[in-house]
Amino acid sequence: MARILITSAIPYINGIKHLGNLVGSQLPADLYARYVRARGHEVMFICATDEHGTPAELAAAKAGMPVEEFCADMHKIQSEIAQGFRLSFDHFGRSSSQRNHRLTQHFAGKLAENGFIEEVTEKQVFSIDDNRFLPDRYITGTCPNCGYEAARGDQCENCTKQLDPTDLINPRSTISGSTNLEVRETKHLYLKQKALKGEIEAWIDSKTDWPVLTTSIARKWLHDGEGLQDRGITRDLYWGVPVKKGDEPWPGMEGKVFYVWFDAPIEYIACTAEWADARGLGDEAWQRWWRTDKGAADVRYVQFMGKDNVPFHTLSFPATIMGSREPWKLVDYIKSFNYLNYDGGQFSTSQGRGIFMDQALSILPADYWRWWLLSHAPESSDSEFTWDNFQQSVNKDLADVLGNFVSRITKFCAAKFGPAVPAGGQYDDRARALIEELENRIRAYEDHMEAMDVRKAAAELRGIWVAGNEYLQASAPWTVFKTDPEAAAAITRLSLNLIRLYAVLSEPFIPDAAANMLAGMQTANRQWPGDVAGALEALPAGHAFTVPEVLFRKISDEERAEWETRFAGVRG
Ligand code: B3M
Ligand code: ZN
Repeated sequence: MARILITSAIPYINGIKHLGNLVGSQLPADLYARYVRARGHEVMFICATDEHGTPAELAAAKAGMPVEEFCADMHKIQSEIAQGFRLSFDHFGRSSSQRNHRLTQHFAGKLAENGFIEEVTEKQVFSIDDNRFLPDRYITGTCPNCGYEAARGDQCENCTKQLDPTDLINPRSTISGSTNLEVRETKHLYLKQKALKGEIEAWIDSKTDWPVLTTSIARKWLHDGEGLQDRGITRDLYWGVPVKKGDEPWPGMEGKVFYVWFDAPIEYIACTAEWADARGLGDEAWQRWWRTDKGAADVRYVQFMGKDNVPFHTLSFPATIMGSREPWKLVDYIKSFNYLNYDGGQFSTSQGRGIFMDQALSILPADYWRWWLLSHAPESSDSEFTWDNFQQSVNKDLADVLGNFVSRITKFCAAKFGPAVPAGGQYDDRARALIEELENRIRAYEDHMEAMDVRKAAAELRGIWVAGNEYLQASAPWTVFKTDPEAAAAITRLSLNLIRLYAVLSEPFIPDAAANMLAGMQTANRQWPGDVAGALEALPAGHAFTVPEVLFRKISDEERAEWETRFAGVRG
């Protein structure tokens, strides 16, 4: 038994996430967490809302709410949706927590103590009418690169060029629209990442088992252009972690907060402390996951994220941890994802394009989405959601193969033998061949799950379902019953036991269906199969069951067409 710490990239607070966000971090992290729990490991699975920065302030202003209230509401909404998708976090925290404030200030203090912080005076746009500096998205203007008139201070949405607010032509305040702006001097803290470059590089070089997607992005940022740059970690904003040096004030930094990307990954740690606080546990309870001097040396730490988050997790966050010169846990494995596209274009939060998590749950239960998203996870390249593919996948894999198997054998048994596992008969050659096939497939499934090869794992699981379905079809107990009821009983007993086995194996992908299958089989036995023959005897002759409700319904052509139209436009 091992101890495994799992974090998912923490979603921004400013809106409900779309399915592309979900499949890029939270959902595969949940799949892995459920799997390693099922294998008996001790797991800590952490996620939170990422609450600071200009996106949160602007979204709150747009909603006409104080930012504290906006974030509290949105956290509750995101938390409910996460539960709707059955994301099994041990804790869903908030980056605005006091724990994160203190820990972020602690890290900044240590970094300063160790000489990794520099105070830099720079020029920034100040709005006289708003009486404040305008960082990042608080300033709008014409892109100097492509001429787009609504470019934001941090990036042009049209041509994707990264910008500095002072680059914009005809700049105006996003808050008031005022053009009464001037450039003023302001002081900020910079994290001296360049000084840690050698250490970071050696650390990344040692990660020879990481996915290429992860290391190639890390190396690109380490070496491309001017390579790893020192980075501003403070902002002139109201909403965020106030700049302090540990518990001490930071002279000259009054009224400033840390940059959202500085405090967000620290929330992984703070969130585990929030978990302990919520349970009335002491500091040692969370520190044994995070401090290598307090028991975390034997923890395996795995992170899940979309590819756009990789630079922050391979360079900036490790720089924070290494520069603290304290024994905090560094990540052991980073699983990153490409993008999921939507029907010939991109999912877009700002443009409201695609399917958002709340909308998805309003039309179908979580398992339908979980299955499609995970079995089409954008691993080796970007992948695409189409309604046609979604309908086919659900109807075939879930309804025709798995659902049909369960309903066929339970109904047959109830009608011919009664609602209990029948006795008599013996395994024939076909049963023995099935057991051997399952033995191989299950070991392959385990290998893929361990390696976090999500698509391959899904394909193997589908193969496991298909094998049972084909066995049942070829064995045809409904025909055999007429001449040899004992033989039919043996086929039926094996098939009913397969339902329990399928529930256990499928739970990481489709937890609700797994629970329904176990409830139908009236068992709480979630024992992972060691040897398949043994696992297929878990429900002995005489064990009562009920015919489960329909596990998965089919998506009709009319529904598909209706949803396709409904989600073609832009969310209001
Ligand atoms: N909130 C970006 C995102 O949701 C960012 C991730 C933070 S992980 C520490 O994609
Ligand atoms: Zn542009």
